[in-house]
Amino acid sequence: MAWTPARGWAVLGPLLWGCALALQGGMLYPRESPSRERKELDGLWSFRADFSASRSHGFEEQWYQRPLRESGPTLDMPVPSSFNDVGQDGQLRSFVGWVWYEREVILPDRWTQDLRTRVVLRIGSAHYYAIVWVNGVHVAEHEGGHLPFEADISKLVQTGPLSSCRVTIAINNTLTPHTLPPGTILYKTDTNKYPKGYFVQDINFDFFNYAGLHRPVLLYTTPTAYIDDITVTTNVDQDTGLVNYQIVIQGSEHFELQVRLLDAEGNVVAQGTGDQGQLQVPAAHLWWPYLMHEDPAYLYSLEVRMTAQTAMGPTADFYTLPIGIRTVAVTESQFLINGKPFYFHGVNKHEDLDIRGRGFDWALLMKDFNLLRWLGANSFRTSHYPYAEEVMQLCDRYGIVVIDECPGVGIVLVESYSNRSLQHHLQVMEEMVRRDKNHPAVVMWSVANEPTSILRPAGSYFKTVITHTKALDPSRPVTFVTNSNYEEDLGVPYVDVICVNSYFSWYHDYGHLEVIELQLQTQFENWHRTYRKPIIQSEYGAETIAGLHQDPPLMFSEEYQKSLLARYHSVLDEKRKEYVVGELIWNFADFMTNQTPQRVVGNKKGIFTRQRQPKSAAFLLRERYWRLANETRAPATGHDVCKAIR
Ligand code: BDP
Repeated sequence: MAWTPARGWAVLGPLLWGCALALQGGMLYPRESPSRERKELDGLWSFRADFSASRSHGFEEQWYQRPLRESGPTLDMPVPSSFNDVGQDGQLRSFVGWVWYEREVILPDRWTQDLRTRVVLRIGSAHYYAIVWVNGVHVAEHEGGHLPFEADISKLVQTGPLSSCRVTIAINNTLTPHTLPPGTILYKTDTNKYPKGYFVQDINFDFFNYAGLHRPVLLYTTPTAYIDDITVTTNVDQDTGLVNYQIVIQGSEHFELQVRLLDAEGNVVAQGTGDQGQLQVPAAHLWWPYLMHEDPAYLYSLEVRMTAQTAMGPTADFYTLPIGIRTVAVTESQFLINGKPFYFHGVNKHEDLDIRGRGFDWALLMKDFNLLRWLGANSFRTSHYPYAEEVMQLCDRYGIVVIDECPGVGIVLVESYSNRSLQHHLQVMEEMVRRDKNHPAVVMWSVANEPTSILRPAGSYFKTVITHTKALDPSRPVTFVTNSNYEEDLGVPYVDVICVNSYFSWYHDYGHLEVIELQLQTQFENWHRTYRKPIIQSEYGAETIAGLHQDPPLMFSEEYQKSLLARYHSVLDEKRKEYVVGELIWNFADFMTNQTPQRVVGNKKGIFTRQRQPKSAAFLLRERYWRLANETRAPATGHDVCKAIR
């Protein structure tokens, strides 16, 4: 039988589908410490797309068994990066199926000769399905393009021992009704119109399905008995910070743990022992969002020291986790951080830039955070998938509040509400919570964006996903993002906060800016009357071609974007006095989408261009956000926070 992407999935899908939930391993971010080293594998990898009609030549010829250059021509491919926009080949840009990455790695002797060392290969993200071999030996397999996975390769590299090894990663970007996000492969069988075997990937979401090794790939070491996971939750009792910790150790049953909490100056402020406990921090510095306090984003360091007995003698492991002490709570009409009302004035983003596509980039990371702070934004939503861990770390450090969204976007087919899809959705939530649970910046989980939750199975589907997420992390509220078009939404009864997207005077009533206020008021009143929950305007915006001017405002001009925003703002200003707790513009920057007649080389609803230059609306929003910051900050000191920080 010929292999096609869809049939390939039929083969691969069941490998993960139906696995018992409860993940193996803690997935702590690999940090250096006296007991841990890391080696980044970023740079140029060898690459080949399997263009065979069946897309299965790589498996038939076992490309993983020998260096990739021996089985055919290879390209140099940067990692991290999407493969799509690096070259000049249009076929590679839109390729669907398996691509192969390979890299030789030199291994330090102490990693391979000291059997008390554990060597781990970690892949930050591989979109979408990945199979990993080291020296031709299968070591890992992972479904889902936005979360990390690992393989313990100690035995492999310590047998020999090896001085180098070959890492091969095959990645398939095919989306099916059961992936997250879902998609469908459409076979075009009319031979009058399409060549034999022709198929396209169909998707129901509005961003380009970039693929490849999008985030850092690295090797790191731990001792064989090691700190596998740390879970921290915090609370506040008057001015005492309460830090609850739970630690999981692997590799030994005979261990001792010492825990110290250090303030930002390095002073020890609390200590504990054992694998769980509560540290009390008198006169704690709380973690406050940017612009809500004159000393925002205060981080402590939780130092964990483990000593253990192993068959090979005593060993020690050290891990330091940055933590913030803060609380999050929700009432019928408020979102509270540290007991004070918090108003989200922020953005929706994408991981997206010219050439590298969705590839992680330090310069882009800094540019985006500099722009967020310039704008006076205090928050963003990770539309429509979890972002790189390095992004989350910077949110902690800068006080940018995050609504952490999973890749549940474009869920429109009945098949995507099947038990098989549900199991995968639950698995993704577990992986996401496991990765991001210790970030003080993350204040809410979002389980999906605009699913067609008027479909009958959606109610029980989302009830299960939301309940499961709350059980995984009772310390944070859960939302999913609905659309004002849906008069009824079977998922909304289960969320803690209603996030609603609307595109008045854009996708309806084209050009009629004058209807926005009435329609927006009606939207807010209906949702709040029915559900009595706080509401975030989680998307609104207009397609805008930078440099296109029309006054009076016409659609696609910079003036239209500004006028549309201003009309939304007048209603938001009224409703934020009642139960609206936030506004997130769609979108921070222009981004790439599939080609359609509605998109001019991508979605242009950014207030910045794709290259991060401001459109006029960015200045309008900046004025507003700084004003909102001064009006809505915690009335802690009476001090003008914005003047102090700007
Ligand atoms: C919203 C979607 C978002 C789109 C946006 C748009 O949530 O992903 O990019 O519409 O059409 O409904 O610009």
